[in-house]
Amino acid sequence: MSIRFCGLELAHPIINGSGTFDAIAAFRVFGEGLRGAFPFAAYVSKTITLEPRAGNPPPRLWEAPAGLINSIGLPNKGLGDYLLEDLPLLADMSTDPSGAGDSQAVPLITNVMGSNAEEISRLLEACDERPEISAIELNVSCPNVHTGLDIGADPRQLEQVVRAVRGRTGKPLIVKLTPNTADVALCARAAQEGGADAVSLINTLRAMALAPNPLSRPPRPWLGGVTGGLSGPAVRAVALAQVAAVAARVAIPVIGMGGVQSAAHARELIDVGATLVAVGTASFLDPAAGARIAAALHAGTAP
Ligand code: RRO
Repeated sequence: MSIRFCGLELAHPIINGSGTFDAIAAFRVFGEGLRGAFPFAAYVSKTITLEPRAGNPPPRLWEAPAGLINSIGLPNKGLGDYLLEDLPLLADMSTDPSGAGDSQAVPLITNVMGSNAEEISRLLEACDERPEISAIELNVSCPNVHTGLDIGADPRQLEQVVRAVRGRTGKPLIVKLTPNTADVALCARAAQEGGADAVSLINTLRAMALAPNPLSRPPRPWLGGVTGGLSGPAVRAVALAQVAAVAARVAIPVIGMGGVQSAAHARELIDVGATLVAVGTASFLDPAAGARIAAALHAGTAP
């Protein structure tokens, strides 16, 4: 089942969606043994910014029909402490999907976000120096400080930014696309033209939840960040359509994600052109979802 992706050798096509699986917390809960039996073929970190961020005030999570709205607001320890404290813990993970002692390395993909090319360049340069990092995923869902529009929602701006930062690292550069745009395939194309080695999608769909008290007038946005991002089964059909549209328009590999809960769902994304599939919200229900889906995909059984 092993698969090549941007020059990396992965044990199988199932990875995690950024921010949906905290590997360091998982080692604490499930023990260090998890390091040698990791549920994903590559590990994508939560988004890292140059400076530490506290994130949004609670509530940060809201259960929606068949989905989850999050308004986490990018809490992270910042680049310096990530490199110092987290990187050593995230290196040297391996997976043994068949259980036959055939273990394979789990490459680390570090996800970064900056609000302009200068910030992103500094993030890429710092990651480039670290051999523990196999690839970089660039989250372009960040609003441009001048226009207020997400960098990744505007194909022209996206291409400019990717082109400006591309040379700062020799590692594979994956651009994580936002679904909150008029034409995601145009944005994928722009990322490719700018020099991306792969694209990943979908990030969460912009969504809102109102305070649950129906008597509150006027109704108040419930989530701390006012709007949040919807994920889970509710977005799966949107993800399938967007991954299919993107895969038809780019020559670079596509990582598909959005509401995947079973091997059948993963197979659908692969059928429309994804090379890898990421599992996100399903890991909150079952931290072993990635391993279960990879095994079922391999066996050709559902789920
Ligand atoms: O941290 C978040 O609130 C967040 C991010 Br950076 C993202 O890319 N997608 C998402 O749903 N939440």
